[in-house]
Amino acid sequence: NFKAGGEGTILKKFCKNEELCFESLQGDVLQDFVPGYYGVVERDGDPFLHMTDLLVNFDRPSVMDCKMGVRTYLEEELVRARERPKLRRDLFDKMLEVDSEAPSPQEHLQRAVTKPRYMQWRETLSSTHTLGFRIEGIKKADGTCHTDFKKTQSKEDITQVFRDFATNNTNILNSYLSKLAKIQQALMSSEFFKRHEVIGSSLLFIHDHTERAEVWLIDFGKTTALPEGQTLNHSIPWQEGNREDGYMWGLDNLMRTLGSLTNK
Ligand code: 4IP
Ligand code: ADP
Ligand code: MN
Repeated sequence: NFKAGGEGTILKKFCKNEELCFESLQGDVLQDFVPGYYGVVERDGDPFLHMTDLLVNFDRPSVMDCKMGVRTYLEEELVRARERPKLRRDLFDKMLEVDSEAPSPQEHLQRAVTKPRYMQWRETLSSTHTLGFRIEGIKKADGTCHTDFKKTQSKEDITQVFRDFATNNTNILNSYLSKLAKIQQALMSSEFFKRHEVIGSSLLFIHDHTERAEVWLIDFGKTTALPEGQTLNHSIPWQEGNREDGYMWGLDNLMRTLGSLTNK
């Protein structure tokens, strides 16, 4: 999905939704917290979004991807699955790999599940529903990748993963917390945030042995503008039709969880 873009930049496979988001983010208070954006470029006939490589100023960085919000799929995907359910074998197989008991008897018979069914199962198994965020993956300084967090749900387990990730370094943890507080402030005054349903977007945590630590908002592939005049609260519960994403509630929980690591 990514290519080198030259001079500290990368190219991400083009997605119209994400392009629209990057365009509306220019000039918004959130601009300082998302990758620099340099427009659409073509490589071998395919379009890409050209953006800053966030890892460029780090020396052997450690990276963590936290997916934000209480919901990870679009309401339209739910509507579509109800009207014309598309049965997916690949998602059934991914489900089976984690828990052979997860699919219902009927799903076992058809050897397939719908996408919302799979996404909802992932949400309840992880901390998405209970905390409004989840750990998706970690890349450590030594280059190893860890993506076995599908069942990481409890505050205790998440705290432990964060502690390990930050090598229990209080400077790094405090630095992350103060970045998150700045992001929270920016979100509260952002016109972009007010007018967008933010689904499947992540906070990217990056640090290295020099104790440099940064947090960035990334991945706007499923972030969608609301109809003119409509806004979201980002903290109240989602009910089908209200398009709420629980992003702010999740950020609050994330900050509390991280905070519990530094004040003892
Ligand atoms: C994936 O599930 C992720 O949720 C993807 O989101 C999503 O892509 C995939 O849907 C889904 O199968 P796992 O993480 O359990 O593998 P992301 O790209 O944000 O990680 P979408 O297209 O919803 O963004 P499909 O439909 O691409 O399989
Ligand atoms: P996808 O839409 O395929 O899920 P993401 O935008 O979430 O893609 O990016 C996937 C991963 O790539 C992230 O978890 C992060 O590690 C890395 N990544 C994304 N954007 C950048 C960036 N601008 N600079 C450096 N790494 C990035
Ligand atoms: Mn993603």
